[in-house]
Amino acid sequence: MLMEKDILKKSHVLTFYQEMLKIRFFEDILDDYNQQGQIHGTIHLYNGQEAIATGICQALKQDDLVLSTHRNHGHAIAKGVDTYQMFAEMFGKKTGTNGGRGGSMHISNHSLGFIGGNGIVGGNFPIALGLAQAIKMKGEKRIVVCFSGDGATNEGTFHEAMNIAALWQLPIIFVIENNQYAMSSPIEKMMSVPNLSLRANNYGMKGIRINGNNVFEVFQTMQNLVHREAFTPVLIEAQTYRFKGHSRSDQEVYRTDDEVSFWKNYYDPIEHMEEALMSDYDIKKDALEQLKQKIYGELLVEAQRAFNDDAPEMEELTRNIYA
Ligand SMILES: Cc1ncc(C[n+]2csc(CCOP(=O)(O)OP(=O)(O)O)c2C)c(N)n1
Ligand SMILES: [Mg+2]
Repeated sequence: MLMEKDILKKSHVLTFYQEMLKIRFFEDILDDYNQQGQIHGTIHLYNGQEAIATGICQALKQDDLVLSTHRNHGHAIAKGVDTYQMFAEMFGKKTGTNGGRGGSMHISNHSLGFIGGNGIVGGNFPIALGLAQAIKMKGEKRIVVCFSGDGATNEGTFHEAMNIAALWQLPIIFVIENNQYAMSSPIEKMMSVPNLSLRANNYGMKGIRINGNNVFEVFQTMQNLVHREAFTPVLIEAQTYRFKGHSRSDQEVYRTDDEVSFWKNYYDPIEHMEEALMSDYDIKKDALEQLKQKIYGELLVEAQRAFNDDAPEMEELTRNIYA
């Protein structure tokens, strides 16, 4: 692979590393609260996929728009959403990103360009399309990134969106995080052609398949796309693996412990990055350890603070509800 580290500054790659750690530790802490029964509703953790959100969002401007899925925590953090407010949202507190009324799947912050998560698989494609069309009509210089999972590409909305995006040449990048499963369904049992990047060709769109566990590769791919003169829609298939169960109730009977261990041992995006930092940027293991402890400690304090915040008032219950 082209070694992007040759052209990336040390400060730049350290930012990538810290972002990935922030996502990993946010999820780990959330998982601990979840195990203690402190989270209402389900959660979908992003462990193992951190390089994708980080590499993609590091190449974006603040006013570029990001649409996410049920697995939206990593995308939100990568787009700059405040982690204390995110913890508060998970705990149903009034200090949360959505006043404690949205929960895990509905994190949003429009001023940061994070349109938000979406509990409907494939529900974000048409919204992304509309936003990209509005940007094009206004002649603005910004783009839309629509994240989705492999399973979502079997929804009708995906194919409709691909067709219109290509036909109208909209400023949109579809990022498919192929973690090889949709809940308990392995991709090879769901699709006759499991190479998802090929799906772009059917619509006359460029499709690219990348290693989603290599943050350098993700970032470089995205950099090349955002710096093109004329913007045309593109589909990126980022291959990856989710380290935790699908959601909090997953018994994981559809995959073996060996398979999970294999990915964790050989393809952990954070460990991959640490190796690159030590060998190519001469950063010592001790320095990485210190960073880890600092980020984990800061997140833990935020979580504890958010957990002790107040719940929304009863009068708030029907705000923003329309009948
Ligand atoms: C329209 C719709 N159908 C089914 C579901 C239930 N559901 C939630 S997540 C999920 C699997 C999605 O798989 P994928 O798109 O690969 O994303 P991943 O969970 O792997 O990130 C399903 C079927 C839903 N939320 N919405
Ligand atoms: Mg999936």
